[in-house]
Parts: sequence; C-alpha cells; structure tokens
Amino acid sequence: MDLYAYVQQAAARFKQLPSSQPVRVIANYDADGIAAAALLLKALQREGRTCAVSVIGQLSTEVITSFQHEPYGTYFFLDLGANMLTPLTTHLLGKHLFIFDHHYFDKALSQEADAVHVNPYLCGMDGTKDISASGVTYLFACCLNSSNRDLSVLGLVGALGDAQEAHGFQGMNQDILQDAVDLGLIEVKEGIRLFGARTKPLYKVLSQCTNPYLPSITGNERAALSFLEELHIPARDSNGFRWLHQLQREELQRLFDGLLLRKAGGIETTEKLFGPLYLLPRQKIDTPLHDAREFATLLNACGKTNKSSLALGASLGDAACLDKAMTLLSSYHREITSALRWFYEQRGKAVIEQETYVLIRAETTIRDSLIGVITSLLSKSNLYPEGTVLIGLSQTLSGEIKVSCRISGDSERGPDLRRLMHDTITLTGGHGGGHPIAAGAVIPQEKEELFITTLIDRLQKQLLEEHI
Ligand SMILES: [Mn+2]
Repeated sequence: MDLYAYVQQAAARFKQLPSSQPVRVIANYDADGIAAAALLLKALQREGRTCAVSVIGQLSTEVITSFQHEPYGTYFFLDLGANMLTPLTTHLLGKHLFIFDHHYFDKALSQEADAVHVNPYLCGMDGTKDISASGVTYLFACCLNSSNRDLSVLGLVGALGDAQEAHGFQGMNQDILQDAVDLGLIEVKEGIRLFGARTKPLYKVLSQCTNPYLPSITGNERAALSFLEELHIPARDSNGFRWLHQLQREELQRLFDGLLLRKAGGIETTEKLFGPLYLLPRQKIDTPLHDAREFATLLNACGKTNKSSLALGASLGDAACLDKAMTLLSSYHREITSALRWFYEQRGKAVIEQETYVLIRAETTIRDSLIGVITSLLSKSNLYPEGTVLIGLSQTLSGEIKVSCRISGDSERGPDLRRLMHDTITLTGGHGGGHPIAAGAVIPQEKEELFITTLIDRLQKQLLEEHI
C-alpha cells in the first residue's frame, strides 16, 4: 500500500464517524506538530467540525491515561504516537484514534485496534526527508476535500521545521511544494539564507545569526557592524540602517565571501549559505510568515516556550497572535544566542569533546525544550566532522533529564541513534524514540551517569560493528 492509500483509508474511516461530536487533537510542540494541528483545525472547521487542541512535549503513558475519561470519541495524534501505539490502543480502547506520524516505530498496530496509523515508514519512505507529520496531515486534509490544497504551505512549514529540506525537497515534500507553487502560495527563489533578513536590518541579522553560528559576531551587534565595515558594506545610508535586500550585487558577493572566511567551514558552508528561499507572497513582507523557514521558527519558538496557542493563531491568520508571537520570537532568539555563547565558553568544561562524540551537559543552563534545538544547530554548524554524535543533556522542571542526540553533518553516515537510545533506556529506564539521525529521551535524574556511560559504551560498540 502506498501512503495515499493509507491516507485515503484514514479519510474514509473518519467520514464514517458521527459528525456531531467534537474532535480531540494532540500535537507535538514543535513547528511540524503545530503546523499539522493548524492544518487539521482548518480542514475540520471546513467540515463543520469543532475540535479541542492540546500541544504537548511528550506522549507518556500518564498523558495517555489522562485522556481516558475525557468526553471525546475521536483523537488525532500529530507528529507523535508512533512509538506509543500499544499504550495508545490499550489505554484508549473504544475511542477512534488517528495517528499521523513520521517517526520510526517498533511494533505495527494490532489488527483489531480501532486506530489508524499513517506513517511514511509503513511504505518504505524516509520519514526524515520525504514527508513530515504536517505533510501527512496535509494529504489527509486533501482527501477530505480537494479545496484543502490551499493549506499546502503548512505542510511544508512543518517539513522545514524538521530540517527535511536540504537544497530542495525530496519525495512527497516535493509534490506538496508543487501544489503550493501551482496555487501561487509559494515562490522559490535562490538567495542568501540568513535568518530574519525580512524582519530586521542586516547588522541585526548578522548579530542574531545562529545557523550558521558566526564566531564573535553572533550575539554582538558592535562586532557585526565592524564586520560590515571591514567588507566595505555601509551598514546604513541616508534612510537609516540597510537591509539585506538593499545590497548591491557586488556587496552581496563580498558579504558572502566574508561570511565564508569567518566561518572557515569550507565548501559545505557555501552551499548552506546560498540556496532556495521559500517565500510566501500573500504574507506581509515584514513578518516572519513571508519566509516559510522563518514561519517554521516562529512556530517552534512559540511551541518550545509553551505558547502554542499564539502559533496556532498566527498560522491561521490572526494578526494579534502574530504580533505577540513575533515578540516571543525575539526573546527566543536571545535565549538561543546566549545558550550558544555558553556552549562556546564551556568547550573543554561542561562540553566534553571526544573523537566520536560530544557531550553537552547543560544541567539548568539551557531549558529542556531548547536542548534539542541547540544540538540540532550545532550538528549543522560544521564544527565537528561528519558523523560525530552530539549528546545534549538538560534538566527538566520536574527534575528529570532530557536527552537530545544528533549526528553532525548532512549525511546519513554514522551510528543509528534511535537504536542507541532504545538500547540505552532499556537499561536505565525512561522513555524516548526518534530517527536514526535524531533521537531523544527523558530519563530519571539519578540515572544520568549510568545513562551517559551506557550510551557511550553502546556507541563505541556500534561503531566497532560497522568497521568489522
Ligand atoms: Mn516532526
């Protein structure tokens, strides 16, 4: 069965359910989960259905059992649930479940369960690159009604949030992009991929640039200004500070070369700095929503700071929500910048760098919802050789340890992190999951040391196996 067949089956099943009942939507708190929720909300609204949405960080057994006594008969789980299929179906017996996910799963659904699981891994697709949860939700929405093709942008925003784009989309994401382009909702343009270029002057863009991290410029406006001066690019003209799009062609070239030198990261950085931009012509040019990548970051910023309702509102066109979300985005960037600065200061101290792995022990310095963002940024920063495993640890408010694992670089090379995480938590307790190149877990605090030694031990064994 291909993915369309799964989605069609889900839509047919959904249409059979009584339409008077409200629907419950549970989504993951990142850009993909929130984009999927916004998309589904809109599609269900068009069907005349009401729904109640919750955006959550982890789907644990406790969370699942808390749904048992809710007065809802139909549940959608977006961007989560694939590794909790058994607890979902056993604890929510009698409810209709729709699980739209793109994470790996161990055990398929049992035949008799009243649940539908749609996942690219069910049909041999790559859940890390071919389609995200918001993409799956988009396909479902189109099955409900083909007029939902106008929601294609949200399907891509989620994919961008999950770093599924690498100089273009692949797989089903490519088809979703085509839908958006056909409807005139997205324009693809080549350009310098600097975050925030549409919403602030160039010197601010540089000083707030976290991806790539610019040593000694990120986090320092004065350094950004003198960097521009060195490159003979005037930071301001008679109208005030200049913006990236106001630069002349030669100035752009000098900026590009200057950034490359500064990064000293080699050829790969060139490719990363220059590439396709996904612009949304119907969104105001001076908002993050104009650039699909920044749209994704806005959703992430809201999700990771417990303000998902702002993200949902902004996605669905609410101006007041967008306004508040933008303020939140600025403080989110400040938080990331200071976390990165901490990281650079701590190399050789709380950041332990070995040949095959890097251990980032943030404790309470980096909030648990951001540790994944930080390890992701570092994994894409060219700081470590391709294949190096980055392990970030941070303490949660409830005193547990959140772990985020990423592989440095863009390739699929390196150990299988999902397996690594799974094998480790079997010994230490806790729960987790993910993909071969990105995985996470939450473990009891008293098991932190055991977790680290076990994980590293397993990692070395996996690497040895690969070399035999
Ligand atoms: Mn996702």
